Amino acid sequence: MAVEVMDPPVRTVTAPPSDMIWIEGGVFRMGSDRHYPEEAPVHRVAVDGFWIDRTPVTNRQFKDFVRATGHVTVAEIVPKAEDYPGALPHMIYAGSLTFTPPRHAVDLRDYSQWWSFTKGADWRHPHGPKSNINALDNHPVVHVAFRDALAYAQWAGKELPTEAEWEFAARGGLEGAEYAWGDELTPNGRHMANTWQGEFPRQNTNGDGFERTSPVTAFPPNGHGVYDMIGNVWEWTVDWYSQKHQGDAPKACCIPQNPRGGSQDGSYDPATANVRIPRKVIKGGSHLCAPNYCRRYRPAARHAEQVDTSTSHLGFRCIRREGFNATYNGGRHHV
Ligand SMILES: [Ca+2]
Ligand SMILES: [Ca+2]
Repeated sequence: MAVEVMDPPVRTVTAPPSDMIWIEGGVFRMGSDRHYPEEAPVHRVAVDGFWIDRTPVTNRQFKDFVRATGHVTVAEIVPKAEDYPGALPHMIYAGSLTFTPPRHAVDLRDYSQWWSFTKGADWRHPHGPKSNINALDNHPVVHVAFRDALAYAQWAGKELPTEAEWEFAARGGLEGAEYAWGDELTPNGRHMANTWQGEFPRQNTNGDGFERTSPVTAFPPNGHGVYDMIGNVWEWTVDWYSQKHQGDAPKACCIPQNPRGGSQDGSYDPATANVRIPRKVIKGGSHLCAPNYCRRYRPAARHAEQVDTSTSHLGFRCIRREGFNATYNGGRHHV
């Protein structure tokens, strides 16, 4: 007997890998009026639904990507002198920014007291040439510049999130809450993300159990089932940085739909006028965010990062939008 088979409905998106979570689109209140000026004002934004990685991209996943493509990260390449006017020739070498706690009290305005550009630091050597990632397979990859994140996303058949998409996913369905899990940093004393306890940058009392990065599922997921949006490592977004958010739309008709951040021209750091390196928005804070220094362990928090910069506390995760037509490379992307 002949069985009539109906054609399945045509979808432009192939089934996403199992390590992604669907975020249903909607309108939300982006930003915060209660913290740093760059998070204000709160304004309504609409985003379409999308898939997001359950966790930040791990060292194991990045290793698969490098093995398959031969990709060389920005931190592994000696920079061109002409891109860094004023830099002394002997200062131009391949490396990345690493964190070292100072031994004495420091001026919190002077981040050179705890950040240093370390020769030979890269994703395989997070603390410099003698370090390795042998025991860090499930930790987020770090020391990746924007273009490294983008190359990974393209290889995985994915994209990088906008700031609005990232923040919407990070909020976990909790409208207007301070944190990804509610309004208290440590509800009933429980640590919900890898941040910094103690007096940054000298004293890390390690209350959450991790002095540096942590395995990507070490802390509870948010209401959407997404891990590590807050803390552990900052995450790249595709949006150019702007000093403030746009104002709230006067009417519901005019709420921005899938906003894409500021302009490249507006993203340069006014404090370093001779360095013309544009800056992207990074989100979520890291294991170095402390109550006394940088309370950016919140969905609304944001920071600017030059596209060529890589650090020991900055990684990324990917998303997939509906209608995105990349060919997913057949399961090469392991969980
Ligand atoms: Ca910690
Ligand atoms: Ca994070």
